[in-house]
Amino acid sequence: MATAAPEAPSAESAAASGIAGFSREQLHELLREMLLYRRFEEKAEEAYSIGKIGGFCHVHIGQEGLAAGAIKPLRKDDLVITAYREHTQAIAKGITPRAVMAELFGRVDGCCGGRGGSMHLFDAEIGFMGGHGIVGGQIPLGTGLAWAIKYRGGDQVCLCFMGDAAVNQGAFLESLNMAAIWRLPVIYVVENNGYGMGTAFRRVSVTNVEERSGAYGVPAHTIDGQDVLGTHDFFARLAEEVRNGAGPQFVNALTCRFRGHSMSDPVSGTYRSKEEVDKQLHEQDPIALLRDRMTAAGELDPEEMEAIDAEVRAVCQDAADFADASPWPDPSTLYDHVYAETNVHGRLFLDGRAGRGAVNG
Ligand SMILES: Cc1ncc(C[n+]2csc(CCOP(=O)(O)OP(=O)(O)O)c2C)c(N)n1
Ligand SMILES: [Mg+2]
Repeated sequence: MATAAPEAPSAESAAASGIAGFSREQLHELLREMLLYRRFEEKAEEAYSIGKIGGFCHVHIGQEGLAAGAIKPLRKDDLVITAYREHTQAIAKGITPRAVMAELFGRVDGCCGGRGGSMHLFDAEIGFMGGHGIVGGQIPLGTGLAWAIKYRGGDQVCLCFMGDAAVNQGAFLESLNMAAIWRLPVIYVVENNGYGMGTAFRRVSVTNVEERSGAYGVPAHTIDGQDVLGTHDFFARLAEEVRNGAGPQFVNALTCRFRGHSMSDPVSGTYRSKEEVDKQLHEQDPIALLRDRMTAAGELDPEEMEAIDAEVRAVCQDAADFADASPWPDPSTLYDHVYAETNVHGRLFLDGRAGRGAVNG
């Protein structure tokens, strides 16, 4: 059966999930994280609508369970590389809301000095290796990161996220083959929201996402990405297995995109119905699902929920105020960081300030 967004999760994680394995503190932390991501992106949407953020901007609203569930179990020195719907993933890995928002605003205090914008968040210090706008572009890079881990004898893992549309890119197939033959410590995670812009996955593939890795001998797993507890459990186990030499893995994480493809696209229309999205909103919101489970288990009451919400809203307002107060980059630095200024031999490779295109050494 072809995969589409509303497909019922047939998750192997679901059975493993449950309130029981999580402490009250962990439950509150996961709920707070996801609410922080949601409020952060609502603030970004607001800023975009009044022109504070320019260019492309793709929010992750609806998919927060995957950012928290897949990234939070990782170690600080593990690596994450991803596509362009990555604001929440960057925060989950440890870039501050202030540095992410300032980057969206294009200001100097952004994590890339205001030069990357929404699609190119990056911070090597905490292992967040971007933010990539070319569909599938991060997949060979993630494979290379995993190769570097193995070459250096490290025990880190690399989590390489992609959208469902990226599995039709040739680079995906080549990467899986190399990862398999070299048994690289990489977990490829498809955030399967069923759509690539306005094209349903079932219109561009006769096979399910999950079937794509079989030809390369990379084990496939399907999980319910809306269930943050099951997702967290699943990735905690899988990351340890990969750390201990299990080789590359392929995860088909079923999820829902509650917004349009980007800020300028409609939520629904000719490509998907309003009813489909409304149903997902009511039944598949990862934050509401966790809130309700915690409430039913006596781990959360409405006052606590309100307090968490007020706290994260304040964090997001602070991030927006911080971004707004941060200066624009100085135009005289326009060509800085475009190319490395020295090559590995210490010679000048290309110095933008000496004139564009001046190639030396
Ligand atoms: C190589 C390439 N082709 C086309 C595009 C235009 N494009 C941008 S996003 C996108 C759809 C990607 O969908 P998916 O991978 O499912 O990710 P999602 O947006 O659902 O998170 C396309 C076709 C691009 N950025 N790069
Ligand atoms: Mg998609």
